[in-house]
Amino acid sequence: MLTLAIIKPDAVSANNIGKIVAHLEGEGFRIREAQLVRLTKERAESFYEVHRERPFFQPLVSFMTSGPALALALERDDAVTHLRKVIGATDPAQAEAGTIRRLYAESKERNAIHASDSPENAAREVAFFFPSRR
Ligand code: FUP
Repeated sequence: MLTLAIIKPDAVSANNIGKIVAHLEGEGFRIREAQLVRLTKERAESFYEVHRERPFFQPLVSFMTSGPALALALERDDAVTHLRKVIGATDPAQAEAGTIRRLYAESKERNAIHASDSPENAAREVAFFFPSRR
């Protein structure tokens, strides 16, 4: 099973790609696709469509377009659930010790990594970045 991760612009800018990818590999994920992307406003708005009415939507789009991000299609048993566990809570202050967000996120808004939250969203999000994986 595949799921999507995005190493966000804060973590790319802080030179944390290597440590985060090593952490993911250490958790048994295999990298099936990887692409450094610079999202446009339109692409970021489309990716986060479900959050369009939220107050944090425009700041989120602005952050996600602020620099390069690394999109990853990751494979593992129980990939969606396990990746959500490994990244930790949205707000790093609430995330468990040892999770990627606790280790590397700056704040709830600049939180180092995205992970798909359901198998349906994983399929949509993997295809969003890697259409050949449909
Ligand atoms: P998550 O699935 O943990 O990434 O969290 P959400 O889907 O709830 O939110 C998506 C992204 O919106 C978060 F990663 C960061 C941003 N966000 C904020 O900036 N402020 C908030 O209060 C909630 C989310």
